[in-house]
Amino acid sequence: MISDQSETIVAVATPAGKGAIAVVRLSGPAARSLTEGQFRRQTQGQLHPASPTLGAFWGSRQNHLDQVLITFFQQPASFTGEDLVEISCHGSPVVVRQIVETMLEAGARLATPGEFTQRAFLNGKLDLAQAEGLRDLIESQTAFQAKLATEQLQGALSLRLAPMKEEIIRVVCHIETALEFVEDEVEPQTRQELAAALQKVDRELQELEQSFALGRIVLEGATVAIVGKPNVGKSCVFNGLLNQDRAIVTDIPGTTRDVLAETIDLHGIPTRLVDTAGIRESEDRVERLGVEKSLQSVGKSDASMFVLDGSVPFEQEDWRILELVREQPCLLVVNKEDLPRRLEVPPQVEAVCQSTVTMSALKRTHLQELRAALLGVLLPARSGEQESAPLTDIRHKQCIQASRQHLRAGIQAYQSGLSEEFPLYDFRKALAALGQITGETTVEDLLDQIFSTFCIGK
Ligand SMILES: Nc1nc2c(ncn2[C@@H]2O[C@H](COP(=O)(O)OP(=O)(O)O)[C@@H](O)[C@H]2O)c(=O)[nH]1
Ligand SMILES: [Mg+2]
Repeated sequence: MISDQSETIVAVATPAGKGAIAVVRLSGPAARSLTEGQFRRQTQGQLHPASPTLGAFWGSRQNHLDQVLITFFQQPASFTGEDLVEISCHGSPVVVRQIVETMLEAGARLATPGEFTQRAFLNGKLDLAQAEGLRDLIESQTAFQAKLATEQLQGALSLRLAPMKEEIIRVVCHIETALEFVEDEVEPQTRQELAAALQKVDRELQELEQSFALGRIVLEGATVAIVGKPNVGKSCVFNGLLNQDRAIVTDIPGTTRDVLAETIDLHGIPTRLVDTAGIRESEDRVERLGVEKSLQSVGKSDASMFVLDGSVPFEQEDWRILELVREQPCLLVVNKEDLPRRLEVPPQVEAVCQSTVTMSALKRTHLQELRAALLGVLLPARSGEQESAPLTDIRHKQCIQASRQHLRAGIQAYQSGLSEEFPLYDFRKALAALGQITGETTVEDLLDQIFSTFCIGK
């Protein structure tokens, strides 16, 4: 629902529970008058914009509720773009509730989730992508997630899209002008130039679309399966990365029969490590079930670590495992470097794996290299600074996909010499799809969907 901005909304802006202070927020045309009605300031004078005022907050039965600090932000210089009041009170859930109830009795309405931010969007304080960045920032759990969300909040994605939109607009204007003056056909050379310009936009959009793989991993974390024959040291590698003895390590092949999983913080990326049962043909029923589960967990992971024992030659079973990890990003771990080397890594293996780390899981050597290499396998695109604003939202990805579809259909129609109306239709659609990311072209349903994912008070 689009927020009715003639109403004044109220909500608690700080988390539930006890705290030193809590903040109740009001926004809307009556925010100031409703607050002043309940407030007896300590010093004389009115509420001054952006200058905190200390005083007493009175309940609706003229009872003193708390000593509070009130900050008034006059429209349009506020988060929502409306008159906005922040009441900082003592962080007692009872006091907080009474202040909110007093405001409701005085005529405010309880805010719906994300309604403050929705008003900020409606008043042009931030665009839709920025609003989503704000939500992601609040939800972020690692420093890296927070960094990306902050960049989006500051408009990184919107900025990156702006030149592409301008380019489409330029082409659309060009063709439209030509349409108006029928005699002035667009010259073949210009036609080519326009088509090439849009192809360039399509490539840039493709890059952005591909950055979603990185964005998704940053946001949701990654799952990495540790695979290999029995006894190569998978559980040791797992324990080493966790920095604790989580999995049982023995020299009896087939010790790990179930799948163990723990999450580590890999340079800001929540990474779920899955220690699997060694993969081999087995007569033992329990072990066979374990192998079955291992195979499944490889299929469900974002990447795998293929562990080899450096002290034994490459074997038939290793070939089988190579087939298993072929389809996804893979890090080769040559373990047991403390023992004499008898392994020769076949070139086919090196071709499948993105990088190789030689280490001793038992002696815990080269663990730093292992972490760095794993990160490199998970985030191959993170080399250039250019990738600083990857897509993190599936909604944005879908908009970009839709835009590219229209763009390419339009280019094709344009190049095949169809009447200009056809490509124009597609180019406008392509533009509208990009506009949905920042919210220039929005529908009410979309706003509902997005802002309902915010918490109340935001
Ligand atoms: N010498 C040496 N032994 C290791 C190393 N890593 C693991 N091991 C030993 O190899 C055996 C199997 O280890 P484990 O982690 O259980 O292998 P998994 O079956 O692949 O999980 C154990 O006896 C470990 O102590 C290593 O780097 N060097
Ligand atoms: Mg094991």
